[in-house]
Amino acid sequence: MPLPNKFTKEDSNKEDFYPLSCVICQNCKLVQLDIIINPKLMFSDYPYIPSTSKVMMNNFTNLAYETIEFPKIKKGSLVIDIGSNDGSLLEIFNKHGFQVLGVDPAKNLAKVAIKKGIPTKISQFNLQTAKDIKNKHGHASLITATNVVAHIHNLNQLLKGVNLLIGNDGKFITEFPYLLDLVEKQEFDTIYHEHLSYFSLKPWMYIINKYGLEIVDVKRLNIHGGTIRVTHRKKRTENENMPSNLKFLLDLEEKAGLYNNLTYINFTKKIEEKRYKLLKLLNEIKKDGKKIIGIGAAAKGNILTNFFDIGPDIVDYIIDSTSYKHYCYTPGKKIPIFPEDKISSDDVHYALILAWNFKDEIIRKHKDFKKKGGRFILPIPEVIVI
Ligand code: JHZ
Repeated sequence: MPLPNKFTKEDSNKEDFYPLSCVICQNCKLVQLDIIINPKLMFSDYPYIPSTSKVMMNNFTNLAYETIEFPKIKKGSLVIDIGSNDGSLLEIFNKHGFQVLGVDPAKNLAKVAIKKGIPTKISQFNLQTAKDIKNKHGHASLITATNVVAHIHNLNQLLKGVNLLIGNDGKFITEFPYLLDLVEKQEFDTIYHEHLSYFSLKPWMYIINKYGLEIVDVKRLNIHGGTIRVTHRKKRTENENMPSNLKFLLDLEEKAGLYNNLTYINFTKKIEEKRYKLLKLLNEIKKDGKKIIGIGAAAKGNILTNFFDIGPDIVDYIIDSTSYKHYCYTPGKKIPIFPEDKISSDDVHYALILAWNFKDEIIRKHKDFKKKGGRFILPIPEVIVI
């Protein structure tokens, strides 16, 4: 596969392709990539910004309000966001009178955050970064890390750094795509080089336990096809009861077979069936002389189009809400990307929703296309026409 966010300005660029496969640790049951790519190749200049989506901004607001209302997070104290992107989450804390600090290696996005008044350290988060921050700013009452923990290779350093920074009363809240959803909804296209780990709670608990953290709350969210928000604090007692929602999810993971190799063999078979079904549908539409475009030049969409071999001969172009991606070509398949309004000036019959995790927001946004008789194709969880 090509790197999933390496959009290019020309369609003839020489491009590197890398093996992409997952393995499962037979000891702790962590599902993870077997070959990993140098993060500098992927994250120094980053085109992904969640703030163009209303769903994502609502989720950030929800996370911030839940935490602000928590009595232990003192007004005026320090909130740190790891993988702070364009500063959208920290802006909410900032408005409510908290000190904030972002940490992100993407220079292009850090610049945007700093311009908005969100101080941002341009760096990967590791133990050294944590020490530097602690020396300069002291402890944080809250550390957030949304959609970034799965991207970090050295989880040991991350968690040591978090432990060092939160002091005795601080909280650590992370959100990551949940393996249970990935497996049950066949979300194979969220497996790509940026995501090194595919977490379920059992291996996550194994790791955090090593670094003196414990879970105080866990919540399933309908974000990115299924996410969990996990709230941690420093471990207090050895034998305290675990939260009932955590126990419930651990049972669910076991019942769903997440710790069993056979589950993943069956998963692979289902993806092959999906490939056959989707290609059959797209080819029939093309044979009818109809035009298909894509919506959402998501990283996951680039995996789906490459793995299923869907190029510009099938999907003419993709429209996207992110200006960074406009007039670029998708990695691998080289499908051109245009601003969203192109759909209304063209005679389009079908739109393949590649950012299927935003299907409701996308269908709402393109209601005129639907009114004109346009149809949406959803590839995940099931191939359906809407
Ligand atoms: P979206 C990203 O993956 C990258 P991607 C990252 N590695 C990660 O972990 C996952 O998220 C979770 C566009 N769009 O968010 C915007 C529209 O065009 O699913 C984006 O380009 N119209 C950090 O890239 C893309 O779709 C719309 O109305 O798979 C969505 O990408 C909306 C709502 C979005 O993540």
